[in-house]
Amino acid sequence: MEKAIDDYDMFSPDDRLLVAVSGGKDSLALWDMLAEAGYQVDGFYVGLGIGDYSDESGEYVRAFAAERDLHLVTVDLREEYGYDVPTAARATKRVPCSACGMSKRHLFDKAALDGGYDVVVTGHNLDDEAAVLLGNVLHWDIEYLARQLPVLEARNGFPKKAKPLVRLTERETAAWCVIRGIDYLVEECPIAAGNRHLHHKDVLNSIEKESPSTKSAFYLNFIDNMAPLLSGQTAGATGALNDCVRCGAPTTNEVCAFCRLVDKASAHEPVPVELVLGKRGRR
Ligand code: Q46
Ligand code: ZN
Repeated sequence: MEKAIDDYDMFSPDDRLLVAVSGGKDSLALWDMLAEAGYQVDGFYVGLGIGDYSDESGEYVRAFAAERDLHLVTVDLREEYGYDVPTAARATKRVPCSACGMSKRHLFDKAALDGGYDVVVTGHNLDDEAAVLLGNVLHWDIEYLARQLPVLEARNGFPKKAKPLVRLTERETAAWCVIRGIDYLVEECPIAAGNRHLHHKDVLNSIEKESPSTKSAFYLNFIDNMAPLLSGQTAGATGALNDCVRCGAPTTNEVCAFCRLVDKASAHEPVPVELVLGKRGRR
């Protein structure tokens, strides 16, 4: 982790960090590692209202913070914004991860700016990043490739973002949790099943089995050799953004996508998670 922080110039011990935690192994391992290494780091958790999964994940996060006397910032979508992820999915007729990801990103950025944090950090590991990279390469999605960096500088009203675990595999973060006695929610979000990244992870794991180190070479050499060639290829780097007239967040429209989502989803009657799982659910 320290090598990634150094190599990619993520932050220093003087910076105040806000880590997004889900109750899973990666984010709790990251919070623990950063605190153990002496960084000033608080946690940030969003109650997404995804049935039992959200109830349990919140319990793991609160217990982790309380046991270690760490500060946790929480937001509950239903209580504070009048909707949850299953309802947002139904109201927008989009896949749940789309409304969920947008809500999390918006609230994480907002919490960082409101709380005066210098950098927001997430627990994406090498397996996650290599799988996303494979997906982006398979589609030659230049916009996504150009933004798939372990650190993004603050710009246009967005806080600086960093992924300190990009050199570690998920087996390593799981091992850290075992060694450190961290209780985490093993079960993944029920909606994640069928997610194409899981398939890309399997593909990379089978290549790794035949050719060890391929996964890290694929991702880390992309960052060193290819990403510099793509810098400046994102729309965000060229276009200026306005402030949302409702919440002040940066947006290309008058009202930002999050505020529009809140309007739609909070007006819809609550939808239980089972109704949006369909064939995608694991349980
Ligand atoms: S985006 Fe999608 Fe995750 Fe939200 S709905 Fe579940 S799988 S939690 S990282
Ligand atoms: Zn807004």
